[in-house]
Amino acid sequence: MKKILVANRGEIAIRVMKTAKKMGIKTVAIFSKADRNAPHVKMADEAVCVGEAPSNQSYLLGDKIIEVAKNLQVDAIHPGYGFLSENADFAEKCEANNIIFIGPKSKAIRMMGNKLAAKDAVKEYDIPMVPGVDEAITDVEKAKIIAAEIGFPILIKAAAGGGGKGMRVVESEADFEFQMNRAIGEATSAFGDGSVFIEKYVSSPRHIEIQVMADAHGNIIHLFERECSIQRRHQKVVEEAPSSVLTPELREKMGEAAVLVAKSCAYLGAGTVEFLLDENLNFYFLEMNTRLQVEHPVTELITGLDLVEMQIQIARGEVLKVKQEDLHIKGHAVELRIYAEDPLNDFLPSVGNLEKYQLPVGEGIRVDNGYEEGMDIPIYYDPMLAKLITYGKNREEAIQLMIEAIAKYEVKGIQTTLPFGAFVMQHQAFQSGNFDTHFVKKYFSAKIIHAQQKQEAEVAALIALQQYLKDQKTLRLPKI
Ligand code: MV4
Repeated sequence: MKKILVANRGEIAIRVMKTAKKMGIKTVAIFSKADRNAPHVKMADEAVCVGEAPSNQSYLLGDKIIEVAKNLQVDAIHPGYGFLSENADFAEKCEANNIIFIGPKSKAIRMMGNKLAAKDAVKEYDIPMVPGVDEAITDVEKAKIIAAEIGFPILIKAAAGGGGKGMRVVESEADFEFQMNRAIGEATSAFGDGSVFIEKYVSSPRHIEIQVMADAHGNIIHLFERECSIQRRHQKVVEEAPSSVLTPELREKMGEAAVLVAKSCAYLGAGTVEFLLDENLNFYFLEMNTRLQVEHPVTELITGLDLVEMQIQIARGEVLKVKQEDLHIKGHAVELRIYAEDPLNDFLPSVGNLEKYQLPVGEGIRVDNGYEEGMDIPIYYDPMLAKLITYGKNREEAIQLMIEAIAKYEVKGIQTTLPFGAFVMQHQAFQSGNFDTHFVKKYFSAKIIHAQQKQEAEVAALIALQQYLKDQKTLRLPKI
């Protein structure tokens, strides 16, 4: 594999190219007109403009991207996350054009992309699932009977869904038909597929996911868990590894279950198996994400592995270099996603010019970043600017380092979620590890950040005053 095209932008395109360079592989960037001066373009050995700013006229143009890859004699395409990464048709077209898609086979992508098909595939293995139905509901009356059997509250989910779209909680039978119709409507408009199914609603879960890696020779390993419960409207904000609630026994059980999920779809490459964990530490398989995830760095830090390097080795047909028994968790890593959004204004996108942009540096601090000072933030794409990741010998150390790194991260010109990150890191529920997916809803309001910032301003004023008085004293000293 001599040349890889990275079909993405921002921090993940840079992240992939970094490893490609390390491995002596040439890189090709693609970019839209809005990104012609973006850092990922400068980093690549070659770069090709694939279209207009909107992603459906550039980064999502699979055929065009394959054409570019063929013209430049590219051996493989890395899709990153988002965009074409979970597009089974694109993966198939790559193969048809003799270009390696760095990811699983299209069949696995398709299977895991449909939640019902995924349930069907894993059914043959002993993997715990939330009580519910395993087929699309079509008959409301029949569905009501099933719902009553499962017991309210229940959750209606879209088969083609993910990210919470088309999901409705139903508290009672009286509310069932109305919510079901809304779920079908939402699913139809979002995915063009109105199939929905029912599950028992787990009311206060944690979101724990297991990283898996599978080679083309039948070897599948797991790289432990990531805790991703701190999220806002299905957008993750903070992730960490390991989770502070898993025991070694539970970790092993969940890891084994994740490996079986990968086995059930003949998985290849890096994947993530999502589970819900209830208050009693029962875990349930939710879905499998068939891509490298945003939060993969926390896994890299606690295992010492380069996940992109492993993806590339697997795509080249190599045997996994590490065995399950070789793997051990070392230390603790926390990741904060930094979005160009205003936490004081309902997280509205904050576009503009990055007048000042200085990243924190230091031991245990990693920043996976996609922007630089002076750039305009385009409105067309995901608002995530960077990921700030800290690593320490234990959780307390990683959190403390994160608080310091947030303070050292300098951004002017736009609003970011950095103050929100500081809020999470300093919160007692987060620090104690006692939280679930409702953390943000339960504890956060813009008022709290206002109060925090006012307090910080007061402290700063006091320090300034103290210094002023001290300086005056010094200045008044008579000269000898
Ligand atoms: C659930 C659930 C409770 N019970 N399923 C949200 C997105 C999709 N991946 C699955 N999700 C959920 N499924 C049952 N049976 C709660 C959620 C959920 C959630 C899951 C993970 C992380 C954050 C979440 C926020 C709200 C709801």
